[in-house]
Amino acid sequence: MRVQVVIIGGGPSGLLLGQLLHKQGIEAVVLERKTKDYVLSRIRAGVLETGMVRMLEEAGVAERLHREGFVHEGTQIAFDDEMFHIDFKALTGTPVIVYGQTEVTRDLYEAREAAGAKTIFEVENVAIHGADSDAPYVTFDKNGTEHRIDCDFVAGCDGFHGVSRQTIPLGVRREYEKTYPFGWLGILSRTRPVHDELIYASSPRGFALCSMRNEKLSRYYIQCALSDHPGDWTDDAFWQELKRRIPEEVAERLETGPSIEKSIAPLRSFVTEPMRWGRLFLCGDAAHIVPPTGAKGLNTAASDVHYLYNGLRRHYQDGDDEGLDRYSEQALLRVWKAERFSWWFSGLLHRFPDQSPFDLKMQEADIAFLRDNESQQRAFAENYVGLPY
Ligand code: RFL
Ligand code: PHB
Repeated sequence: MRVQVVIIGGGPSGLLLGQLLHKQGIEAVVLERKTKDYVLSRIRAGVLETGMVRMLEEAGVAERLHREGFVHEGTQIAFDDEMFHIDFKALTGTPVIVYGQTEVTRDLYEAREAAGAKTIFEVENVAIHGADSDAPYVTFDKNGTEHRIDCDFVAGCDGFHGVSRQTIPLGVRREYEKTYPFGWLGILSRTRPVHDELIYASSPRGFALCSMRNEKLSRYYIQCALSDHPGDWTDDAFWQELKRRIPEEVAERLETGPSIEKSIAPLRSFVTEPMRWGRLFLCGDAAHIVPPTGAKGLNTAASDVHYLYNGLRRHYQDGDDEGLDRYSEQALLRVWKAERFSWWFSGLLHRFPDQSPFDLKMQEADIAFLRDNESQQRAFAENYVGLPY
């Protein structure tokens, strides 16, 4: 079998790239390790930048998003019992859209199926060969049989634990990493959101986030120890802890109920450079991870896809390789800015085990500066709604 582009990974990066290429008549096959149901059972990001929304529109998959997504023109920042508002619309002219990653992925799979584009699920032992040659190919096992696909390019969209990044030789790859001494315990519940905007809260007991998926579905997170397991936390213990970390007047209004999903995600900042090796291009979590504070993970994956898609389009339509040649440099410039914002915002709101009284005062002053200074609020808002690409 031969295609123009093999896309490894059927998460949002791979599917979005596949759909955009399909619209341009560029043939791509998606190889996914799990089943579709498994991919659609993962609860992850919830906030889309308008840049990502534009790309979903271009891919022809934004209809439900516009119908069911929620436009958020600002966010709330809480500390102790105080809360203030950052007005994205007034400061930048741009809102964000609250629409779950799970729904984005579902819409992309539906469009992919409707277009008759090929996705191969439950592939094993995917290996990329000859990425630094003119004739790359990918092998994989499916139902115990080995298959081979020859191609022009390989898009490594297989997340942090995928094989694509590992294919780049260690002598070429540079990795930058910071791990955080805590995780986020998240729950999904069929309850009304406590506020019409997201609340990012700092408290002496640690960080909390009140988010949502729709009017009847809420998503809440609390900072937890890395050694915690979701099973250690009863729903009741979760709600009690959340209430202690948000302003009292918000806690009083909090609607609680049984959790329908509960999971813990560790926090990590990670970047690999370069994001291209020969004919292999890395996109999304395969190349970088941000802590979720600021909701940049999925959105940064989308900006990678933008650069790669345009590079491939120019290659096939105009015979112009400048976009592909500049892919790594362009993508990384934006990636590092998203890394900086997510790292800064995480540091602003979490409690760290080794924080000195001086460090705590610096955090307090940083939050007060954000509350009181319009330039700082504008810089925050520009980052949150998404830097241009
Ligand atoms: P994904 O979503 O990880 O998709 C990669 C896909 O590749 C498949 N795969 C393979 N397929 C074939 N062969 C292999 N060898 C393969 N290895 C892996 C996987 O099964 C998967 O389907 O990466 P992608 O597409 O780059 O998308 C990135 C986003 O998913 C990610 O940035 C965000 O979800 C990050 N993230 C969050 N971001 C936010 O902005 N807000 C959040 O609240 C948020 N919560 C999260 C998150 C990421 C999490 N992870 C990765 C554990 C919560 C969690 C738990
Ligand atoms: C979410 O709703 O899952 C969410 C929202 C904002 C974040 C992280 C996660 O910064």
